[in-house]
Amino acid sequence: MAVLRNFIGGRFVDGGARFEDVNPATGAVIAEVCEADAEIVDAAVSAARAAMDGDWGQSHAEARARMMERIADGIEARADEFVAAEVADTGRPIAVAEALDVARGAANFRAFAAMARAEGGESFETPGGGVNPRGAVNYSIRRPLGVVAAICPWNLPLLSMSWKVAPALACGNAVVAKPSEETPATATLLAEVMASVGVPDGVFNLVHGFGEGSAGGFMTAHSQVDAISFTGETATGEAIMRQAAKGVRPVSFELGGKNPAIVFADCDFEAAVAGVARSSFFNSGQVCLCTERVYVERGIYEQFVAALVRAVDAYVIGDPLDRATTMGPLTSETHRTRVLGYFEVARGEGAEVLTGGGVPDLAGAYVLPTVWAGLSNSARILQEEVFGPVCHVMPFDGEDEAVALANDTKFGLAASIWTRDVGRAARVAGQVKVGLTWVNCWFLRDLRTPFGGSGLSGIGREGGRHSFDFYSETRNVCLAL
Ligand code: NAD
Ligand code: 6OD
Repeated sequence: MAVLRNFIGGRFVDGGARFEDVNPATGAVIAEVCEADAEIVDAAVSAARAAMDGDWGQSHAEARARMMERIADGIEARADEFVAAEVADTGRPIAVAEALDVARGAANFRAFAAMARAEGGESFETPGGGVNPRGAVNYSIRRPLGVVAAICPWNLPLLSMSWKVAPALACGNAVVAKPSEETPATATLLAEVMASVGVPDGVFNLVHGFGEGSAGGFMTAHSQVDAISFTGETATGEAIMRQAAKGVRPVSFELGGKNPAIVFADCDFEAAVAGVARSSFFNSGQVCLCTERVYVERGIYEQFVAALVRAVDAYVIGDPLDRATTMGPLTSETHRTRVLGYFEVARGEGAEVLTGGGVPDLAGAYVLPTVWAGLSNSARILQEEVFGPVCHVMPFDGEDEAVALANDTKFGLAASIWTRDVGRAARVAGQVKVGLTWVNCWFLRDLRTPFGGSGLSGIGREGGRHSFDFYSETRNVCLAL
């Protein structure tokens, strides 16, 4: 049985207790994971602090960029192992793990290496006058924050961890990272890559475990952690924010979503059906950006819903290692229980089940992709994030109603708009209160663009210089002339 260890100061170390890593497609235990107790987390933070106090704290962007390119090379060289680990941990179809997780894991390190080289500061010539007769040049410099805690979810393990670790390292920080207890495997491989490509000891540390009362809670409570980058549930974000208040430490939060798709009658019909199906059911609906509310202009509502149901019924549900499979299980039995709880909620609220609504005849944490209709926006399944392969469809009349329905939520992560009218797309995009709007597409990512949400969906933006704004401190120098 594989044993996944913590990685501290350049060495793999055991923890006190061990917990099991389970493949959700088969229920098999695939590894034992060493849980980091308070002492181990303290050792990880101390190793990171020592790196910041040593050479790493004085490192130059060029050296960091080269190191990150070696990390990207290291991921690519072991791509097959990363893919196998991600599929076994998450149950995601193998082709998706190849195209998304592992490709993005390496791409994140390359993209932020390039940004480390390119990122500059600002400068201003300030005329003299008043009480300061001499003029000055003001310029800004960036400095790392120090020790960054990176706490990650289970849905896109390597993608979300590298999305935090890469910019944090690019800015010269040392990192203590924690993958989700559900998906610890690729983070452990990443630590092996870090060791093999010569990342200095203590610059990247990995701890395994759970949240409150375990590694996650010990990380956020640690007084030597200077900043916290967290992706996960909104309720967890609230708990972490209470910890971060001690010491007034900055947080970057990527939290839940309840994302709308707005389909206008003038859309490219086939593209919209395929796009909405993909945005709702990709990765079994376990992407924070997934659509769970579909609003369709009344003129095409019946036709659209019929086509959407056909598209959903065409998913091939099964073994993630079979290349014919287009939908795997949910990430765990625990999560399946939660999602099936929402199937009950929908039933109780009187939802019409257009397809799905149950489980397939398969062992493993599978549920059927499900389309609901017939509820109003105030229903729980239209207000709470399910995080499974589900969506609810509803007709609307006109732009104003579409915008009002889309905005009737406390979340504000993403929206997609399907229309051929560019002016309408821009008008609606300007009014939906989300951090990311896609027009006639979904989850098309340019790593330089701002990424994040508002309301219950998070705090701050990452991506490109927005990541640099979080992971570094900008200082102004005023030089008298
Ligand atoms: P989660 O909040 O349960 O757990 C996320 C991580 O936080 C895990 O590593 C967990 O161990 C840790 N954790 C839990 N409680 C903690 C605590 N009190 N202190 C410190 N750490 C703690 O989330 P999840 O179930 O793993 O992920 C699914 C959620 O993540 C969904 O809500 C989804 O929308 C969200 N998500 C958001 C984004 C985004 O970019 N907005 C991206 C991915 C996932
Ligand atoms: O694409 C990204 O950079 C990103 N952070 C995606 C997150 C998806 C949420 O599940």
